[in-house]
Amino acid sequence: MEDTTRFKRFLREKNLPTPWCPGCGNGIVLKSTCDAFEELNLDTSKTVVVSGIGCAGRSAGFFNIDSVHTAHGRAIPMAEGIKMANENLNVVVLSGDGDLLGIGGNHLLHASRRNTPITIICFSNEIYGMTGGQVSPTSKKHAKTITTPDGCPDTPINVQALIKAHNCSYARTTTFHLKHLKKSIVAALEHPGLAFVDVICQCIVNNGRRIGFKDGYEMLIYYKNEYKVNDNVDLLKENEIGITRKV
Ligand SMILES: Cc1ncc(C[n+]2csc(CCOP(=O)(O)OP(=O)(O)O)c2C)c(N)n1
Ligand SMILES: [Mg+2]
Repeated sequence: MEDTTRFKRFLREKNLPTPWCPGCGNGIVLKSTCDAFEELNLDTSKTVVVSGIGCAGRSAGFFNIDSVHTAHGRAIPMAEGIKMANENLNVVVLSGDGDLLGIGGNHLLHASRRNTPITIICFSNEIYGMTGGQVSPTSKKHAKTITTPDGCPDTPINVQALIKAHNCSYARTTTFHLKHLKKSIVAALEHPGLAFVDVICQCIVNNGRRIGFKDGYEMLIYYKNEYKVNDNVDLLKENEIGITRKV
């Protein structure tokens, strides 16, 4: 029988439990990342995890692997520097949408232009969670957040277009679709260039409850009903999740 506790060997158990709120999706992403590491039997002595600042940015600290908790928005340049110093390392970034696409958006633009061989796992919870639920680059148009009480006037960033425009690997998945989430992370880790995994991830406390959800479970069921898996296409539609075709 499969040993389902193997993922724990990648975690610094003395640092658990995480400080994440009940109903938060971040733990699902953390565990799925460990499951992906396990599936690939990743050599932990050749792996570094990097996070920026935010709730998702706490991730790096839970790994039993060399890790860096760097400044807000700077996870990608830190990861690029590590890869540049030692190209034999697997360099994995885990951070939030605000960190990677907001304050750090410029770094993502240039890392994708360079196709730096790093894996980026973005916790897309549609807000700045840690600081109380401010609007973020992934907030939906008309979404109510603490800083857009009348609805967000802007369209969310088209990160898929940015990543694909530079011939990097892009996958979108959700915290409901566990097998797909793990598969997306495995595919990203196996990709020889820059790979971005956009994980739609629930924050009930600072987002969901403001946009009409009762609890984290309801948000997961929404993901189940809203998103259809469509792997191996060139471009995903808004309501699709998938690992896009390699270029
Ligand atoms: C230079 C700088 N500006 C602002 C902040 C305050 N700050 C901390 S976390 C955060 C947003 C984090 O949002 P996101 O990356 O989406 O992560 P989440 O908390 O949603 O997981 C901000 C603005 C900071 N720590 N440093
Ligand atoms: Mg966020």
